[in-house]
Formats: sequence, C-alpha cells, structure tokens
Amino acid sequence: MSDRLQEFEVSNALLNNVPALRERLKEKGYLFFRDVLDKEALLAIRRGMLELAAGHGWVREGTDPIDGIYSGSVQEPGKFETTRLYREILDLATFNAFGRNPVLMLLYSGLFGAEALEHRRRIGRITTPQSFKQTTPSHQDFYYIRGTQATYTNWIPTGNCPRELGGLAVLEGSNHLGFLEHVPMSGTGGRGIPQEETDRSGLRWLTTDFALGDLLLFHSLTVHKALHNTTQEQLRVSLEYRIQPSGDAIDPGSQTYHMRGAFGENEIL
Ligand SMILES: O=C(O)CCC(=O)C(=O)O
Repeated sequence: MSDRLQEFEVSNALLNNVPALRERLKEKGYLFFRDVLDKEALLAIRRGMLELAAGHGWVREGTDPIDGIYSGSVQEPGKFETTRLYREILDLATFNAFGRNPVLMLLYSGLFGAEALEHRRRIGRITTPQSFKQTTPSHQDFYYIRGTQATYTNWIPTGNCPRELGGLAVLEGSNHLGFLEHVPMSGTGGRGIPQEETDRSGLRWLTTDFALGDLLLFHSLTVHKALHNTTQEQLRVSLEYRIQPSGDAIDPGSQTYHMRGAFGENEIL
C-alpha cells in the first residue's frame, strides 16, 4: 500500500441531510467540513495559547505571538503534555468554552439523535518545527479514552495548517478494523500502531491542507496520525475536543482535565 496521502472528502454538501452524514461517518470513520467554525473565536484561542507560549520563551522576541514564530529555544524540553505551558493552556477559558460551541453541539445532537456530552479532557497542542520525534504516531483514540466507543474526536487547527505544518491524517474506514494492538513507539514515549499493520489493511491515508474554520471529526476506532511539522520556524497550534452521547459509558479520566496525574494535583473538576 502506498503511503501517499490523498484528500479528505468534504461533507459540507450533506449538512442539511443528517441521515446521509451518519451513513458517511459510519462508512468512512470520519467527516471533514470546510469553513464551518467561528474563526474569531479560534483566533482568540490561538492568541491566548501563543501568549502563554511566549511567556515560556517559545515565541521569537519582537514578533506578534499570534503569528506563531518559534524562538528555537524551548525552555521545557520533553513531552509537550508534561510542560507547565500545557498545564496553563488547559485552564484557558476561551479554549475550554469552545468545546461546547453551537456548531458542534447541534451537529452531534443530530448525529446521535440524542443529547451530546463534551469531555472535560480537552487538548490544546503546540508542536515545534522539525521536532519529528514528537510527531503523534498512528493510533486509535479509544486506546486512551475508553468509555463508549461512540466517542468522536474533533481536531481543529487555530490557523491555516498546510501539510508542511503537520496536519492530521486519517486511515479511511479503519473504524471497521476493530480495536488494534498498540505497542510502544520510539520518540513520543506513547503507544501506537506499527506501520506494517496500517499497510496490511490496504486502506488509504487521507489528509488535506487545513484552513482556519475547518473541522475534522472521527470515531474512537479510526486510526489517525499527525504529519511532521517540516517548516523552519512555524509553531502548529491545534485543538482536540471529544464528544459522546450523554447516556453512554464514560471513563473518569474524560471528566477531568488531560494529564491530571502528571502535574501532581488532585482536584476533581
Ligand atoms: O494533533 C496531534 O498531533 C494529534 C491529535 C490526535 O491524535 C487526536 O486528535 O486524537
């Protein structure tokens, strides 16, 4: 199977046809929409995240933080999710509020035919240029999230995110492969699905050049991975919100902020 990336199918034309959206999501394991999210709100989140990043020395001095120009000298090396910067992002009011925005809530209550529940376990991620060892490997979110498999991840860039900035790629239809074995992956310190396994599936990897306002969503068993940030100086800023039917099983970890254990704090939110 060739690793060449092909384009997502855009689902905007089905926005007035919920049964067709459900059918496509079931078949392909993902939906991709162009230009459906509130760009002003996304830019406010971007600014907030990058101002925090500037406070930790991630942003080049003399530049406007919202441009996301990397300083080249990260003060806190290691896995992004264990940094103080990440912990501060998780408390940003604009970031937290966006997970329940009307577009997502209406979309999911339609898709589920039931009330939608958004997880507190939100992720606001910044990746640095050329940090290939940190690139998210192929995995299924169910490995981390548990609870009901009817959980959907919403991956949202806070600015244009062309392939070279390292967007997200989805293995089309991989939601039908079942729950796959996740093995330790070098570099990220996390677990993932080996390339031989995704190659053997014969399925296509899809991605796109994301633009501000685009929405990618996928099922908890859909295999996905990040692309490398191959730019020389651009920070990639993206958001992840997870949503499930409110009556379904939910893991306690989804009801608190991400990586709670990593920061030595005990509060239950
Ligand atoms: O943005 C990334 O690097 C990883 C995102 C991801 O794996 C997810 O949204 O589930």
